[in-house]
Amino acid sequence: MGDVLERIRSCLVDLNRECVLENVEKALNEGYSATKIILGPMSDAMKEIGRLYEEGEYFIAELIEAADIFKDVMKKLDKLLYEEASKKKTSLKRLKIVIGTVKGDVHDIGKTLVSVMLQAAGHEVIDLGVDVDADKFINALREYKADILAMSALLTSTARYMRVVIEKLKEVGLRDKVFVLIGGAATTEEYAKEIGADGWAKDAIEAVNIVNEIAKRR
Ligand code: B12
Repeated sequence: MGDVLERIRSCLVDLNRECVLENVEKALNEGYSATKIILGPMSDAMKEIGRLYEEGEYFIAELIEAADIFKDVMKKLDKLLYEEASKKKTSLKRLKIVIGTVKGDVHDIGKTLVSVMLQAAGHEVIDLGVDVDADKFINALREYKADILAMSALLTSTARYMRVVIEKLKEVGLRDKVFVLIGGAATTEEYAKEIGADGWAKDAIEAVNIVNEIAKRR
């Protein structure tokens, strides 16, 4: 990792907002893309902060502060992120995606990033926010006649709810009509297979690639 990227990572781990913002500016001047900054050092730092929380070195207040700094940087890079993801825009069919973080889970940074990048790539995104239950997902899928259901979960406990949503889709006869894409730190490709989802992405770029692939086949 370049020096400036490493500084962004370590300043965010230290919760030093000014240092993060200053180095993000420097990284842009050095030619790094907004996507690289967000999905590289910024995201790595959040994982490290999670680890420090797990080890009892950081508490919930630190997680809140880290999320706030992350959102500050997102605001700053918003336009650039959008422009960069727009390059992935194709003449493919524009798909409709219903997205949300599942019931019991309020983590929204990653989900919002996925949502923004899918929109920038030319798709229509209906973002239901956080703590979304099966009925709300199903109502939105019906109302918008969506092609894809995208669910996010950061907690092991809430990732289990994705299985509940998939079962409900079967009950109401929607399972064969939508592609179910899942993601978030509490999920893996294996888990996606286990619960009968159709796809899994490790980050927002991969999510856009998968959705564009589906668009090609329509
Ligand atoms: C910030 C944070 C918080 C903030 C969230 C603020 C917000 N507005 O989102 C706050 C303080 C609220 C919080 C609360 C809690 N948190 Co928290 N949190 C985090 C932390 C440090 C970072 C998450 C983050 O924003 N990452 C940055 C983004 C960019 O990454 P991302 O979310 O992973 O998203 C990327 C990919 O996963 C993927 N992706 C994400 N969603 C989707 C969806 C689709 C469809 C696709 C395709 C891809 C995709 O693409 C994204 C972009 O590239 C994580 C640590 C970690 N390892 O994730 C812990 C972490 C998730 N939290 C944890 C815990 C325990 C909690 C609490 C239970 C703590 C408590 N005792 O109260 C509560 C739960 C609240 C609740 N009910 O949801 C644990 C979960 C452990 C587990 N396995 O269950 C973690 C892992 C920390 C840890 N190591 O212990 N947290």
